[in-house]
Amino acid sequence: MKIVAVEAIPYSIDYRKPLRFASGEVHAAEHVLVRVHTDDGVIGVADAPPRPFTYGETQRGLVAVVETIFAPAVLGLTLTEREVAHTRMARTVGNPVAKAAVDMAIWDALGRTLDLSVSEMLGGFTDRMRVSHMLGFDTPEAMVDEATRMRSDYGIEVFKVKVGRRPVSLDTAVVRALREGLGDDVELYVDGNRGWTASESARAMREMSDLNLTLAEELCPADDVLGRRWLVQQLTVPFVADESAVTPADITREVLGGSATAISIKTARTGFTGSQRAHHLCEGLGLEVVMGNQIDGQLGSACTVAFGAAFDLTSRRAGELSNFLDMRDDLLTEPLQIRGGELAVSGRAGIGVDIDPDKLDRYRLDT
Ligand code: MUC
Ligand code: MG
Repeated sequence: MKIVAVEAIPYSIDYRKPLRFASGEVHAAEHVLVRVHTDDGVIGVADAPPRPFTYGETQRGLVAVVETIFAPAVLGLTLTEREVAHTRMARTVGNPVAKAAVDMAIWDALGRTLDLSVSEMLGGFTDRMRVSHMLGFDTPEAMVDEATRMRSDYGIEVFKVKVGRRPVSLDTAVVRALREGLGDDVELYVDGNRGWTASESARAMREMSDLNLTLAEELCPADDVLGRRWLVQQLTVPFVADESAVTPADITREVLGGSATAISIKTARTGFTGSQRAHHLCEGLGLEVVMGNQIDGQLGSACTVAFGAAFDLTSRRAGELSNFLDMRDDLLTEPLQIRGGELAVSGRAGIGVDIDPDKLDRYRLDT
């Protein structure tokens, strides 16, 4: 159970169509596969998707920080010393995605060693989650078409709509077209990735007040401290902190400061160990939780559903688990399947998925 090597393998897989949102856009999954090897020959895996527009990490930076700082920090630990790994990695500031991938690869290796599923080890509350699909910027017609296809092909009934463009009518028109095109039964919520000011956000939410939205996420920057508090106080739906509340300290600050009333937990940036801390804090504070998507591939989505299904609080709302559907290919031996609007936890040991070595050879950038 001793960690003897940690690899960071950069790879790239194109998207069929780019995902666009207020803080950036993604054309290819230029991620890093992290593999943790033990002295028993077990290999744990996890995915690190760099999101420079959110956390400042890049693909080359992820490889460098894993190889030069985090790998030496965890070499020689046993897989059960996850809190030691967490504390050692926490000595380096930032780099949430790199830390999360090392953490989850250790959990995967532990699950494989013990022949237990990570989801069961974490809490085992249920074995599946409802799926929410994230719709990137496009015309109203194209976004309604995509949502309609997601509903007919995969049974998805929950949609997160990216907003934050100017004028705000560009986005309010989309949300209205979605409500009219899909009917009253689908759940719709919005995510601004900090694109609007507080007053633009308030105006947009007023314009959409008849559309039965269930959540509003990061419509304006949390750094606009008083504006954001003013906005959150007047809304009639929970306001989700995503990129503004990564660590337990961030969550505490944002919620106590009146900047948020719900939290997005993303395993891609807090791993399983940090996500447990965020979950327990949210439970204690009485906050609703959404399992968010960091534009994850299938491995990342398997991690999200493994964590989300482990607890009551994280499995209540639909998890954002479907954006891998926009990728041209992926790394797994068996693709994840969304059926009837749900994604099931695989139930196999560890995270429960395997990397196809031929696919990794095809897409890796370091050979
Ligand atoms: C989201 O919920 O904001 C966009 C940027 C990022 O880091 O995650 C995505 C989705
Ligand atoms: Mg978000």
